[in-house]
Amino acid sequence: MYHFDADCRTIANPPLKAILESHFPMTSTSAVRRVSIIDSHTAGEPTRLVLNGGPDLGSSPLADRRERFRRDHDEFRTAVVNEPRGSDVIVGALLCEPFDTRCTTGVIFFNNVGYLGMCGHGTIGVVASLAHVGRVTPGRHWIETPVGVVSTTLHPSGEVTVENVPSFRLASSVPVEVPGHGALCGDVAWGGNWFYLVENHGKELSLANVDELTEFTWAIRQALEAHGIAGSNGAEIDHIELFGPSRNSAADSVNFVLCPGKAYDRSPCGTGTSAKMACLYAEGKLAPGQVWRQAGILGTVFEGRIRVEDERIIPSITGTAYVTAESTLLLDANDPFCMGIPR
Ligand code: PYC
Repeated sequence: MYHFDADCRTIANPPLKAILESHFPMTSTSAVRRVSIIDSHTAGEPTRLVLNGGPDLGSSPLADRRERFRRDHDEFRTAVVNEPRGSDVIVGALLCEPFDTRCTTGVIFFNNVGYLGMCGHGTIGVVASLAHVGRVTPGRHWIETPVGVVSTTLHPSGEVTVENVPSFRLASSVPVEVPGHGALCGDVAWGGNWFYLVENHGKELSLANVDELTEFTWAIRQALEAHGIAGSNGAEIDHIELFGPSRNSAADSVNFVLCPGKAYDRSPCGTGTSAKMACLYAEGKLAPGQVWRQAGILGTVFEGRIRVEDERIIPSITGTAYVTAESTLLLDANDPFCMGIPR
């Protein structure tokens, strides 16, 4: 039996309780926590936005609140995104009161194994979901994340542009010996999360090859860790990104991105596209304002650009999200998997 905080313990609305109980029979002693969510996908990658029913994380800056989430409420993360309610692919987004008063909202992103810094596809999903429930209209909206404030623009077409946190290449052509695969070279870059970006890998980047790509990129990630190759201040590089030539003129490149919990990104990955553009800029291959079209493994495309401000690269990506469900998660304390199946 799980114990819930007093503020989200039971179903308060009697008619709703009756309807729910006819669908979900409960014992008289069961405590059910209700969590309102909106599901969407951005270029194929799902986002689950928690509107209500999340933990109270206080009112400090979002980086602190993410630590409090991790330390005191990690079961809420697994309840929302892990099986049986979710899957390894879902990225959760907890809506929070912003600390920075310029912002419309704050958001903390999480997945099947932990917490993200920023999330590009997720931010597009959050804005589309907030528009769906009437909380934002077309125009510019600032959103606070644990790694900084991002600016978003909801276009009248429904497309969303996210101007990300400043991104940069930390190191170029970093060699690593990957057991079973030999020597590889890649760049280490920050795009709101840490990435190792590999160009010359000899793999076919196609959906049919996803199992091999997953095994390969997982081996790269483990090799980076084993050799102490990390981001700034020893931060773990938890996203691996492979690039290949585009098969059509709709994109400049195709990628395959392995996310921290071993699921691959169905979208072209907003933070990964930001990291890529930072590397291209560092190599003199992308000029401010020039468009970079990044396709993901499903063939969906994010349109990217950079601008340079005070020698910092500010990437933006544009994409579209579709709302797929508005629902309420029921966390029944009598359910042995109430807080998700641990991984
Ligand atoms: O779009 O930035 C992104 C992202 C990170 C992990 C999954 N998607």
